[in-house]
Amino acid sequence: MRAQRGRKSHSERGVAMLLVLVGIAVLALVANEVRYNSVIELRLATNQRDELRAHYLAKSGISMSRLVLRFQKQIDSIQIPNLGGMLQQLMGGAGGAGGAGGLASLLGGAGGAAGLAGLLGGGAGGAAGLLGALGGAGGLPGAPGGAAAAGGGGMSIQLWRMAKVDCHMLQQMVPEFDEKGAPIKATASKSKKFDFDDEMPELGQAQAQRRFGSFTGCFDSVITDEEGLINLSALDAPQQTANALLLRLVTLLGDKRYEFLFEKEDSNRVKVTPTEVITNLRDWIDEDETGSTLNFSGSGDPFQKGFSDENGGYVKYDPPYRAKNARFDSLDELYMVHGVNDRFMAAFKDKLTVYPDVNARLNINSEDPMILGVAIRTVADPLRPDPRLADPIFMDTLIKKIRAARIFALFGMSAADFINIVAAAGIPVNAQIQNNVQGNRFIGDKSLTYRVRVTGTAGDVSRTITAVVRLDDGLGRLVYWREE
Ligand SMILES: [Ca+2]
Repeated sequence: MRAQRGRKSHSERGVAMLLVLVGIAVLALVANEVRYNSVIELRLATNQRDELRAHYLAKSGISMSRLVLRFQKQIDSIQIPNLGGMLQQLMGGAGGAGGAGGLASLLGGAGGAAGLAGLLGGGAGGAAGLLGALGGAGGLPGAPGGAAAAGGGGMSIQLWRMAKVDCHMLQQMVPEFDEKGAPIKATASKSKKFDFDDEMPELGQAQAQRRFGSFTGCFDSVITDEEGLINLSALDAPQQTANALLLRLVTLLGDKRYEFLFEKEDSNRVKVTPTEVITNLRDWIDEDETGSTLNFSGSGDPFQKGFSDENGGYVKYDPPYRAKNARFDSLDELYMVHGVNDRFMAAFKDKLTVYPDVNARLNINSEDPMILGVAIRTVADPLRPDPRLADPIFMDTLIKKIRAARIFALFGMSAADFINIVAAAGIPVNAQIQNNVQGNRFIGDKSLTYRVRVTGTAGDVSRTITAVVRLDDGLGRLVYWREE
């Protein structure tokens, strides 16, 4: 008995130790779990905070860009006094019209560029440019700013290309100083993720020191011109505009470089020709329910009423749907059109647009050589077709000549100079355009529709907003908005 009790108490003494050990282990687990949870929560909260910051930074970028575009519209609307006389003088000095004349007028414009420095400001920084433009746009045409613009009559000022709209620009415009009076440097990104411990005690103090316009993080804005693209909303435009659009689409989609896109069936087992896609695009927005046919004669409506059912392609899909019979609301809507697939969009989505006005003219200040080629064909006389327009080497040379004539990419060239260069290359120009460069319906050198894409970044989070703005007398009308 004694021996038995002794053995028992001996084993009981071990149980207490075991219990303590298990208890400590459990507590450690719980503590670890709690710590883990709070780390996760902290991280979630930090991310949420950064998401919010990034979102509003992107929104700020959109607003800043809209401001720049508003100045652009004001600059565009400045009446340049005695432009015709100026041009004639410059052309006369160069010994007549033609390519050299056109170029000389551009170079003459470069002389005026010194005056444009007033617009850009001495530093030519983004903010300085914008602020300078404020003064320039506000000035009277008779003021030095206006006179400088007259000297540069051969060019248009593309403020939206010059001004780099990003957080650095904003920080220049709204300078911040610390308590010693030294400017606070921008903190573009914060790599520390768990900085709450350092930050919390000072948070209130830091917030109290914040001034108007201060922020953590950064944004970067990219503005592009939508009217330098082929405008699909003109598919149901009046005859002349629609005819020009048909020519542009045939030129673009029919280009030999894109032949491979139409050679194979896509994942929906659809195989179409370029002309079928053009017809389907038109049928998507036109009011009737019959398939259109194309009229390439150049006279009469380019889209004729056919007899087929325009929904023939759509009823085969699962689920089936019908053509919209209204204009496109966004570029992504093109995916709905029979024959438009990923490969099509990959090739053409940065050459097509649906946002500008039906009567918007193709802006010849495009950077895209394909679009410049399309613009050259637009101004060429359809009654006297030049075989060299189909020669890629000739076209490349001409496109290079046009791009070289722009001197600085920041200054756009005028429609008149564009036509002069095309004419100087020996291509017969459509008399309708040449006789009325200002009022022609086909090409222009100013735009009213722009796409703004802004990425806001805070911490590790970035948010992108894409907006399309159509300029009016105010800050412009938003015709597209997408947050990613
Ligand atoms: Ca239709």
